[in-house]
Amino acid sequence: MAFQRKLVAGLISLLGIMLSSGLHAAADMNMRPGVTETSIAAYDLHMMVIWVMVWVSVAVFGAMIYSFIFHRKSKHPVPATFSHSTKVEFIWTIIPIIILIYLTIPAIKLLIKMEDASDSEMSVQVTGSQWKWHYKYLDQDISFYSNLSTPPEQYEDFDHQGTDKGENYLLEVDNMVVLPINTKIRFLVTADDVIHSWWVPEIAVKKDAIPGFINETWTNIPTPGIYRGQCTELCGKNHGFMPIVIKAVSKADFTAWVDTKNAEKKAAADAAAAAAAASWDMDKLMALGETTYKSTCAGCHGVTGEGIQGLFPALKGSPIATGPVAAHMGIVVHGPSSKKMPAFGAVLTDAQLAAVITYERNAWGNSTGDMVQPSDIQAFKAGN
Ligand code: HEC
Ligand SMILES: [Cu+2]
Repeated sequence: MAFQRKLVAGLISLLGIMLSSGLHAAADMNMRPGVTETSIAAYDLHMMVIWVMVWVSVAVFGAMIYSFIFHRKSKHPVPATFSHSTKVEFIWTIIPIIILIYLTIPAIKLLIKMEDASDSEMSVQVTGSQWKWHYKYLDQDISFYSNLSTPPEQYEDFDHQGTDKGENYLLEVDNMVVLPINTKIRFLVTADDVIHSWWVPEIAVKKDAIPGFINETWTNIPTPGIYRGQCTELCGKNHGFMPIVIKAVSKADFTAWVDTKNAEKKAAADAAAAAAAASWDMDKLMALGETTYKSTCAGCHGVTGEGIQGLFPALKGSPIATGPVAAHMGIVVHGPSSKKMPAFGAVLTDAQLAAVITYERNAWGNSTGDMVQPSDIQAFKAGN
């Protein structure tokens, strides 16, 4: 007897442990409440629906289990002969209808609220492209690209020999989207090439970025902080490598950031003009060319210019990268006629364009010896 009692006690405590760890795991996997009014409302709605589901399940499974036990064959060898009951059927139709209406009303109210971007105080245009995001602050006249900043050594570590993964592995960028708190901000979401989707769970914003369409959404963030998200529409090879990072700051800090950005913009324009006027030597062109290539081109054409068979042409030994310079400049500045590669004429500076073209003509065994100067790019742009 003592043994049986111990066994039962052991089983009960095991069940208790499983239940409590199960609940913990469930809490970890649950949706996050987030920080904005809408994200919290979405969370509350989600929890409300879950509990309705729990009670429906308890009622349905309870009725089933009750029937299994109290109407089993050994208790009722002769089954009842009725085939239906209008009263019961009426009840089991009406109750679900009431439950559905009860769930629909708050859901629709919240959806309408989330779609209503009216009375926004500022607008940011968000453009997805393979595989980075571009942000344009329409009221502040600021724009920049935001690229993944996790070093490739962390994610191309196929033989597990290299660097450990950082804390924000694949969720870190070079330029964060800085936004003021307590401000209704409208996002205009679109794409350059294929469908992407701009998703930041903590602020409950998830909007498809579709070429040729502009989708609207908004947020109003009450607390300063860093909120991370990702592209959530399969958009090609590097779909998992175009994260989103929002930095919410006080209004004063936001104004200060806008000022720095504008100062940076002016300094960059001055530097670009100076760089374009200067004559560059081979080492300098190759150095800037390599960094530009790795950050902008290697995603498709490969770090060593090997391309991907059938998708992205190899640049090593390519007839264009080793042929006449004008055709090479043309495809990089204006993009190919097939539109399979973006035009880089307005994305990179003239010095970066000159450097990356020089690099492609002299790297990985390509050995044209050609140097393309920023002034050549300027002349090319002026003539074409
Ligand atoms: C999104 C992927 C992508 C990126 C990023 C990209 N390319 Fe391309 N590139 C292509 C594709 C696709 C083609 C083939 C286009 C065609 O033939 O219609 C191509 C063709 C080329 C060619 C012609 C090669 C040949 O032999 O046909 C050159 C040169 C080139 N790219 C240079 C660059 C440079 C320089 C960069 C970076 C500034 C870059 N590419 C970034 C996809 C890309
Ligand atoms: Cu994407």
